[in-house]
Amino acid sequence: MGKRVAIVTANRAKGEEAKRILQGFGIEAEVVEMEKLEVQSEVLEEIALRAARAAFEVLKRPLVVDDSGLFVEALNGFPGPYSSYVFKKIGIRGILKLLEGEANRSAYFKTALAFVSRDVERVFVGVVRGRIAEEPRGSRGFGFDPIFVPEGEDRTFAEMESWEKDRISHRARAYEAFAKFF
Ligand code: ITT
Repeated sequence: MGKRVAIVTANRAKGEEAKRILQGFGIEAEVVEMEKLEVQSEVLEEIALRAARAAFEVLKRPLVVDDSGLFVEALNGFPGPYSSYVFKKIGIRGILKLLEGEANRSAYFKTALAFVSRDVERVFVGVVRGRIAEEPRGSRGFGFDPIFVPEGEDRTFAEMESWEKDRISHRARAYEAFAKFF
């Protein structure tokens, strides 16, 4: 029988994406929709691990929590660990506005994926580099996908098929490292 793991998140689109990625690695996962503990920290790894520990106290079974962020070079890494809040407050339009007239569009997505079980704690990291598009394009994915163009591509994540995003994304890379360990 295969091992099972719970994916804890309040973001359904993110949970479904994570579940699909894990299925690709032959791991059955269940998405548990639950508010994460929001730790004030600038370090994604710490945010993810502390949220995973808190979720384990409640669920008491093996689980993962992924904390991700978009880091824009011209904004000194903003919104980074505050991506969720910034997305809700100013969204894609707000980020594009901050970058108006800015030639340096470099950015990266990073995921810190924390696994917690009764006797093991691990954090896995995944990064994808790219740039911020001049305007939003595409309707797939979620969050900042319509303005993120991964390296070596002309399309945004939101213009790609889900399996294409899953081949190269920050989240897929972090889950791939997790899958090897698990
Ligand atoms: P949980 O904390 O409940 O899991 P969340 O939406 O807050 O859900 P994160 O903190 O990991 O998730 O992500 C912060 C924000 O970064 C998220 O709301 C999106 O706007 C954005 N984001 C994260 N991963 C993304 C991705 O793959 N594509 C586009 N935007 C993403």
